[in-house]
Amino acid sequence: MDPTLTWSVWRDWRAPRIRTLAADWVARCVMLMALATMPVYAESEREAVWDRFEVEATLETRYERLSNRDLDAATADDLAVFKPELSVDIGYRFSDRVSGFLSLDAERRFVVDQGRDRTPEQDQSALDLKELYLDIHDLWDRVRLRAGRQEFEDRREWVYDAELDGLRVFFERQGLALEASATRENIVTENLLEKREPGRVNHYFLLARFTPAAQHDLEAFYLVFDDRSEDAENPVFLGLQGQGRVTDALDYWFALAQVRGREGSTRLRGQGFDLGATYRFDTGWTPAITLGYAFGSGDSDPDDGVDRNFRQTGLQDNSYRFNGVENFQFYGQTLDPELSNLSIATVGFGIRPSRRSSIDLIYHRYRQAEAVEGRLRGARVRARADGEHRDLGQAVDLILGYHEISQLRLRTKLGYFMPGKAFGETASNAYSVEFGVEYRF
Ligand SMILES: [Ca+2]
Ligand SMILES: [Ca+2]
Ligand SMILES: [Ca+2]
Ligand SMILES: [Ca+2]
Repeated sequence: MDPTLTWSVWRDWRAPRIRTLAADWVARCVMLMALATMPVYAESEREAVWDRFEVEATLETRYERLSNRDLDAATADDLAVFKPELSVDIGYRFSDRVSGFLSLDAERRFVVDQGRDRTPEQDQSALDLKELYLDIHDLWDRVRLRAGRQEFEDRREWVYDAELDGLRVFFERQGLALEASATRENIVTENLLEKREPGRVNHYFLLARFTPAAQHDLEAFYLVFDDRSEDAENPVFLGLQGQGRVTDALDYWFALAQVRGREGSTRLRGQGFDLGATYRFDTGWTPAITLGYAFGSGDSDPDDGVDRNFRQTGLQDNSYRFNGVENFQFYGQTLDPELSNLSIATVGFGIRPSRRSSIDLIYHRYRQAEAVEGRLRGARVRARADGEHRDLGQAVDLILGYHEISQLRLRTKLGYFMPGKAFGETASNAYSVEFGVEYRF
């Protein structure tokens, strides 16, 4: 390879920073692995080292555009980015009892087009340490320990889709699975190219999963967020979610949660739920209809010392699918709000032109639970509700997924948001576009 080219690539990736941070991390990994390997050294001689590895790589390129997030036609605040991303996952089996996992993501974000009324954004590189952990199986009878940076993800990502640093213990027996964890976000910065303040919130999660009958899953969770700084948010979530198949044609899901705890001196007391069902017709292209309804409580009196707004954990991603092959933001691709002071009614219609392809058309109607002035929590649209009207608007999304070519996934996601009275008479529509191509090696 041409040495000048190699150098410019390195310089571009801010080599000095990588070197210090990566060296630090590599040293830690090596130490961990050495420690874990020691007791099994004798065994390891019997098996070729290469057979102990499992490697998977994914290359994904995405084009994303978000238009008119301020709902003001007079300003040009569009942003379009192009993102190539390479992820590498490496699993290694030290012994029958000990295994390790490393997941790295190299990403470059190019700003393709940017409206003049938006703060200029730079192209960015990231080298993300997504996961790095050790698993110790049979620590005690049926108990597994996972230590390090690890992913927390529930099926619908309603509770969390995040990588957290810490310890997690799993216990499994006859259809009952228990999990207890103590973690923190970003003890070590995620992007190795960037020095960031480490997170300060401790998480203590308890989870119980069981299968009351075949094709039905239940999951209870109790999550404590402990932020030691003053005026901090310290919510506690208690919830239950489940999904299953009633007949071959009918699937359902539900989730309900209560938030308690405190934010500074304010007590938190909110409730939220999300439920729905999908019915499949047994004809060509398997048409399917989905109905869903989600509600997060609001707060009518900001001054009574009790905040009755529901909120999600902040680690959620609200992403899943109905009867198609492709995941999408199920509260709307363009608004994509957190379920807080909000009701969302959803109707979906989907078809499967072939086994591994799908087209979904989804409609949402949004209303505030209480008319409150301000931005919507977690939403991509940045306009403010007026505090007089509860009607936030409607959205139509079109999701196409094509996974028929082996190792290749093609996706298109279009979202169109039409603001309601709460954003004023002059508010104009916002839309989002995403094209993605993913290749798995
Ligand atoms: Ca605009
Ligand atoms: Ca994830
Ligand atoms: Ca209140
Ligand atoms: Ca996700």
